[in-house]
Amino acid sequence: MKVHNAEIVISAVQPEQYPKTPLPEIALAGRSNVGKSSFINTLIDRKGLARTSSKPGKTQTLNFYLIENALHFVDVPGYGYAKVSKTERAKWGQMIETYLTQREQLKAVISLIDMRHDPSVDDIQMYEFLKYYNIPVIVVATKADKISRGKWNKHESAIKKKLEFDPADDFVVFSSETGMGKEAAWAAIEQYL
Ligand SMILES: Nc1nc2c(ncn2[C@@H]2O[C@H](COP(=O)(O)OP(=O)(O)OP(=O)(O)O)[C@@H](O)[C@H]2O)c(=O)[nH]1
Ligand SMILES: [Mg+2]
Repeated sequence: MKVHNAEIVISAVQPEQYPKTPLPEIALAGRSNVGKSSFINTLIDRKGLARTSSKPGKTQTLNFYLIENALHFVDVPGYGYAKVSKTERAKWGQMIETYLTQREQLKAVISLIDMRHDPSVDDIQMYEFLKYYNIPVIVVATKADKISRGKWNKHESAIKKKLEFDPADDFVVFSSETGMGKEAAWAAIEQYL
């Protein structure tokens, strides 16, 4: 998809604040700092629309981005951020779970995993959660530019093995630094629109 129009519509914490439109929604999930906001910016060719930061934990709300009046990207706060309290973590869990399990407009979740490392326990739990609720998943392995091309296959296999990856799901090797995987990611997303 070639994107000409993209804007943030709301930062929501409660269902009452979600946009009241039937447009399909694609949510971005992944640990803090994995590159969720950068992914959105790359797909829409806009450097700074989704806030990115080298400080993890920047995104604290469900941020709805309206793309071409055709869909919403929903930037979900990252998990696994060590410096949040138990109470905050529980609040986060509630907010995410409510959104993922109850939002009819949600068509698929993009589960972002840092390609350099094995998936974390949280990554595995998120994938299991999505499979359990039959929510379509697109796994995006981020920061591919940080490992040499010759090692991509090895890392991809390791991630799939740890996740018990379902071959019916899409897997995209991605870099917001080089733009690689952008077309493949859009193709995967467009199946659900
Ligand atoms: N080299 C490289 N750096 C990346 C890539 N994607 C993201 N980054 C960097 O990683 C850091 C975190 O990126 P964000 O997009 O803010 O990550 P996030 O998942 O939105 O983080 P939270 O909002 O804290 O959950 C930033 O410094 C980005 O520039 C990538 O593909 N390659
Ligand atoms: Mg972010």
